[in-house]
Amino acid sequence: MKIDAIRFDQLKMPLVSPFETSFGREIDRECVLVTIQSEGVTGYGECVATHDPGYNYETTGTAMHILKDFVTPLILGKDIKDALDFQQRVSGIRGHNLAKAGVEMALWDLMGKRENKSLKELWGGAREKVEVGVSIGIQESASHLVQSAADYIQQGYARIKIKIKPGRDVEDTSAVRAAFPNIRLQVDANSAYSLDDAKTLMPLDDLNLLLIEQPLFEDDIWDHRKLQEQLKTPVCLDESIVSPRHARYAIEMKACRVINIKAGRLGGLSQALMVHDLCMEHNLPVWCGGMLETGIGRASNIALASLPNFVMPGDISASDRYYARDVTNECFVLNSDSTIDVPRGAGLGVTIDEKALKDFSLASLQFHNT
Ligand code: OSB
Ligand code: MG
Repeated sequence: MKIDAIRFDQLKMPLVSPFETSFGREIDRECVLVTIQSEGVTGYGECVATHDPGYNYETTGTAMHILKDFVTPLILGKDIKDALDFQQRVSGIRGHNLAKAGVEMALWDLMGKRENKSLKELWGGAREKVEVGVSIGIQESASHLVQSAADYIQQGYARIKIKIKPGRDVEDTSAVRAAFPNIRLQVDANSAYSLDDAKTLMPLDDLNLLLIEQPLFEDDIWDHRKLQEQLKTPVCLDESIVSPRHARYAIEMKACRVINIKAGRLGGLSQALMVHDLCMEHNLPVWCGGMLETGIGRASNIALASLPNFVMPGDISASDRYYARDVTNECFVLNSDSTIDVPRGAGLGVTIDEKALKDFSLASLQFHNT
């Protein structure tokens, strides 16, 4: 695929409700939309960095810089064979996985469109619809949280994830468990605890949770192993798994029993596929994480979650849980069995609402091969 032109749009989109985690509160979601022109075909990708370096060190600002000054010169005018060829070309850029993954997604969209195959078909997805859940941010109080969970359960979500942080953990989680004794429930700390203060999390072990996600520091796989030894509940790693290598470390160390796969955090969909396969070989279940994506990233997540080892519900909710207006013409809806249909169209299987894109754009960079 000869790369004829590439565009990066830094977008800022209002969320339908604020999303609060242990690292901060988002009212608007930023991201970078990647558009690549190749031999008359247009491919789209989403870089899931946001305004603040809270989830990891990247931001929309660093992503625009890395994409413009380092990634673009390596691919513009070049003939890119496939995703692994792309990974090879950008392997000299340390880190910045979210930036790289946005471009790789656009390449997959192009490859699918050229071959007239959906991403699910390209990857050998095993299902037509994927099981999903909802991730609920930290609320004003435990009773507000219970109300929010009740609303989502009413809408049809059969799995609830709640965000926790020190001081807002056992009481909040217990309240949701008491209100919904049978709901599939899990928690996510986004690296808010040290091994010492993780002692306060021990009561969570008796709440019949599916998993406890990323309780400890993002660069600390070893302490997660020490914590997992003390818990019946599976530990799930999110932030710590930034490459297939890190997935192997975690498996070998027995640091977790579940892995959350996010193509962005791993540096690209090709890397996500590798982690999926590695976990399957080791009988470790995976599920698809979310980064409050637009319809572009959401289409990619749903296609990924159609692969066989995605055996737990993903953080993939319906479009209207996030945005009143999205950048895709298509929107994703929740089926009555807490699933979302896998797109069938070529590539990502979605189209762009150019007007929405323009309205949400904060900054735009465009490069042509001359
Ligand atoms: O840790 O899973 C996370 C959103 C932004 C950053 C990190 C995380 C999340 C979520 C939301 O939990 C998942 C979603 O997109 O619904
Ligand atoms: Mg997480």
